[in-house]
Amino acid sequence: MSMSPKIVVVGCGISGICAARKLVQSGFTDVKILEATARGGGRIKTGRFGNSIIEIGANWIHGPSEENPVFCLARQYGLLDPEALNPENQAMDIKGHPPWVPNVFTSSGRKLNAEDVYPAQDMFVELLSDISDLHTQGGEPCPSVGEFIRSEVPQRVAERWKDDDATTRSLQMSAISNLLKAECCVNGTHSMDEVGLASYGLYKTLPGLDCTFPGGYEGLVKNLMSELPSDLVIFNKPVRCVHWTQSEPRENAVIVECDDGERFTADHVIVTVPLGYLKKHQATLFRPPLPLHKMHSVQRLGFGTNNKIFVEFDSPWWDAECDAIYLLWEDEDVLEQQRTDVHSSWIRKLFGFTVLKPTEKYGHVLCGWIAGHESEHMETLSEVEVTRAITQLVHQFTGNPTITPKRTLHSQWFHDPWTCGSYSYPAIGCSAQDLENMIEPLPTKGSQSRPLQVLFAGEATHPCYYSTVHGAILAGWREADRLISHYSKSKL
Ligand code: 6YU
Repeated sequence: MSMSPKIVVVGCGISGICAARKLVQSGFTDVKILEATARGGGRIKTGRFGNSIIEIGANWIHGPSEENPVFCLARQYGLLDPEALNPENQAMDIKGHPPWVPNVFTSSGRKLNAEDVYPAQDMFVELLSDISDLHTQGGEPCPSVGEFIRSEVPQRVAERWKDDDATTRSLQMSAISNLLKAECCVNGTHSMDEVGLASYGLYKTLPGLDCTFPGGYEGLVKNLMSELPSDLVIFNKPVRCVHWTQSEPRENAVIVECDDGERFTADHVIVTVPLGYLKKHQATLFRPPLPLHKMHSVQRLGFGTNNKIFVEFDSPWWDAECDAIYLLWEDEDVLEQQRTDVHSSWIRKLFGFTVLKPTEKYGHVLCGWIAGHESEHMETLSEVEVTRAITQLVHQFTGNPTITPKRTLHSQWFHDPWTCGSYSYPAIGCSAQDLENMIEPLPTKGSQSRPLQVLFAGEATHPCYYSTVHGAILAGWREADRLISHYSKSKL
């Protein structure tokens, strides 16, 4: 390409990296990534905890199989364990529910048999799959997933568990409350009452048994970035405003203004900032502002918080084969909207822990999961306060006051100024149209002398794989392809 168009990518997360890499590989020579922070990877962030490698952000490859670009790239770079490459693993269709071996503890310090809560788990999985069917049939009885579950559970309980005693029923209800908290983590939302019933089915799962990166998720980022020219990314360069134009002809259609006052001219800008950041800054990030329909979709789509708390122990208090620990509060046996005081009882929102495996590598490390406003409050506490809360929790649920964590470490995605939360979800009132509006480039319509000035990628712009790394990669490739096909048509 003799006269290569100037392309600026805003954000060096996986979506921006993949967009830039595809453009460079297709012969575009004038590509820059402007990144606010000092590192690439964004919400893919591997850290250290004692002697262990931990994932502060993205954890799994969801659905590792041929259609998943994370899986294909990771395999190509040799970043996966042999089991993950096993064809049987790829063929397993878990539909978003990994077959974890659970340990279940209750707030009175009892350890239950996993089978004790099977009825609640079965009912919950059935409710979620009924929601996806509702979506395909059309006609939703209520606006949110949470309300649907609350309205359905009493009927199903009355029918199904009519012969059970009050204590057994109460336990099943506590288990359903716990599963709702876990579902808040999966969806990155404060409450399932905020997740739209009609749009819940937009998310698609890929086949494959979820796997992790033994050397850390950031290995993927490092490999991809090593294929880019070394001066392509400019770090510590927050973008303040993208000046585009609806009519006025000028040589380079777009001017990207940075926080430090530096300006970059461009023919095309690919914006990959997180939806949380966009919600907070959209009024100032674009000049002229985004068209109303795009602005409304940015507001309507959901973006919540899901955080992790890593906890290390000297010895395990869970079974050797256990993958996940669930903590059931016996007094949460009524499915009403929980109105707990965030300050005093935030820890109740933690649904439990996943176990970091293999033990030979990680030692005895658990990863606690907590979503929503309680999680946002937790971010404001010191590590000492978080450790104290976890210690009390473990004492209460195990009934053993001698089990004490060695250390803890928690993520802080809500207070990260460049992310403002964890990932997107389809909130009440959202539809597929909102995701289409997110994707639509600027200027949005009419014949223009300067088309495709501002393009949008990032996790929250994928129509069915939003909230994932594979969704972010595919969205980055989509926008690179849009430019590639534009220039191949105009034969530049
Ligand atoms: C996945 C998983 N996973 C856990 C946690 C988190 C996320 N995800 P980026 O933010 O990366 O990049 C943007 C860049 O822009 C960034 O570097 C900024 O610094 C920069 N920037 C911002 N403003 C700027 C400015 N003004 N100027 C310049 N630069 C600026 N995904 O596949 N597996 O296990 C998890 C998880 C705690 C926080 C995850 C997971 C989400 C991914 O991490 C995320 O989508 C991508 O990394 C985003 O990449 P990006 O490039 O778009 O943005 C049934 C059903 C229900 C539906 N949901 C189920 C799905 C489950 C989702 N699961 C997630 C779970 C976990 C545990």
